[in-house]
Amino acid sequence: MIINTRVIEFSCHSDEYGSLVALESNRDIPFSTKRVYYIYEVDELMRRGFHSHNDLEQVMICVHGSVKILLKTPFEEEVITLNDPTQGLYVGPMVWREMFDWQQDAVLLVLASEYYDENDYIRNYEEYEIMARKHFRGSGV
Ligand code: T46
Repeated sequence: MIINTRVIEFSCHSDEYGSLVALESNRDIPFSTKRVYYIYEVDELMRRGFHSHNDLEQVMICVHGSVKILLKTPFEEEVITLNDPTQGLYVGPMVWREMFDWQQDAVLLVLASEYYDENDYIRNYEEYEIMARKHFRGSGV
């Protein structure tokens, strides 16, 4: 996986009554969760995201359906398919993301380490690239 990203496998309690996944801050989720949001009713051809965050950490979970996430830095990129509610995609600071190929009825649940702050967003790719090169300098990528 590319720098500052990883897939987290959650424990699932399944029995004849159905399935349950519990997410605890600083245990299953590698930070204290301050905000939860979910994205749904997205047209299949819609692409969202197109930004990075300066400091924010997030875990994305596709709790229903399927969606693809493009993760990108100036040095590498990867596409992850989220289609399993027992898997979370951790995305740390300074990783560009785009969400696409939304299966009808997909629901993307996101846990975030901070309250909403538009100042933490880097929405211009050229600006992001300059900042990311500085940020990752010396990190071996
Ligand atoms: C991310 C990806 C995965 C709020 O008012 N509060 C919030 O917590 C969020 C996340 C958004 N908003 C407002 C801001 C915009 O007016 O909701 C609107 C849509 O947000 P945005 O265009 O940023 O949505 P996406 O899908 O491009 O990005 C979102 C998150 O913003 C972002 O942090 O990593 O999902």
